Amino acid sequence: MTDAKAPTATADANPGFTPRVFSGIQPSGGLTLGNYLGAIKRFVEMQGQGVETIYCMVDMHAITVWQDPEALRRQTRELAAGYLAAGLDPTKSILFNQSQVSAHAELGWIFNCVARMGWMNRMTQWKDKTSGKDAEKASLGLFAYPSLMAADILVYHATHVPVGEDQKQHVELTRDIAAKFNHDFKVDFFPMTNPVIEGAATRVMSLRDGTKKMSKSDPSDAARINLTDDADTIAKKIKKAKTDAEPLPESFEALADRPEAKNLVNIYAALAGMTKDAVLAEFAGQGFGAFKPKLADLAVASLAPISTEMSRLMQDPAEIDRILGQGADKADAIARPILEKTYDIVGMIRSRR
Ligand code: AQP
Repeated sequence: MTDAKAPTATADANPGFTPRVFSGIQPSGGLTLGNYLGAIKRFVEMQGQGVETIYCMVDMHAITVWQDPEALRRQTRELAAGYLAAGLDPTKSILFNQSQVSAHAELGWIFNCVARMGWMNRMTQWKDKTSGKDAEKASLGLFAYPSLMAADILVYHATHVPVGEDQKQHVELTRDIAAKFNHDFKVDFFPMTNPVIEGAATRVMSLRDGTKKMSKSDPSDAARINLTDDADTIAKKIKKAKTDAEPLPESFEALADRPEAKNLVNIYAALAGMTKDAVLAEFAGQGFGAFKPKLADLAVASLAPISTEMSRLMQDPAEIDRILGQGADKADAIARPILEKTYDIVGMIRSRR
């Protein structure tokens, strides 16, 4: 009993546009199990299905909050190594970092003039990241983040964006920006991009609090599994993960009010490629004393080869930079004509073209 089919990109929603997949991850820290299951694993599953796949390290998004320059360089290479180690093949997918393709920033500015302040104000990620703090002190870039994200997607006319649950609202805003641009300039130029939110773990939760997303910027390292954690650390974090005293039930619905238990079952299902009910059929009636060691073994077996390969790739940063440079050239070749056409639609003179 394997889990749902690999994420797919179909032509249905955008007749007239070639199906194209785009997604990105911020190099804002080490990669987590959430990034792997919610994003990278699915990116890899989508490549080689006959649809162009473009994957990015969104370094310009990362600097919307302070990043130490040396750390940003290291994190960008580490993220690239993570993508490659997890199976992303640069001959099948385009892999690059955002700042090397200036079309993202250029279209982002145009979209800043299309999107409305009220739309940005309603973004839950903006509210979450500034809640309890003084929003006045947040960077202007953090506020405009979804507008740049819309540019990331639409500068390739991407029709499908595999993301975790948390990014759904930003993809919906991308559609709003595309629709307003098309309407304002009386064109049918940008597609209505679809979020692709499929798979067992589109929202992996913190190991310390089952109601909070597992996040690379969580102050507690015990809350997440990093792709670079060694076997011992992974096993310890799972052993210490918050749970309850009840045994596992027979059906997933019965876990509705047990967020931590639900999260661990989700993670197991996603790593094993099983349905959640199949996991429960195997473990029903057993407590976490029995379940956690099995989950730890599975997590170690799944992540250790990725972590080992990441370390190997990180030995040769020049090779990583070469792959990113080649990817940036390929990305630029798609983005530049779309951007030039956008400038033309907006009414800008491009005499140096
Ligand atoms: N916990 C998660 N479960 C499922 N998917 C997740 N993603 C992130 N966390 C989870 C997915 O990973 C992709 C890249 O995310 P990102 O790095 O661009 O930004 P993020 O969503 O803000 O991720 P983090 O780890 O929480 O980063 P920080 O801490 O820097 O804000 C997206 O597709 C996201 O859905």
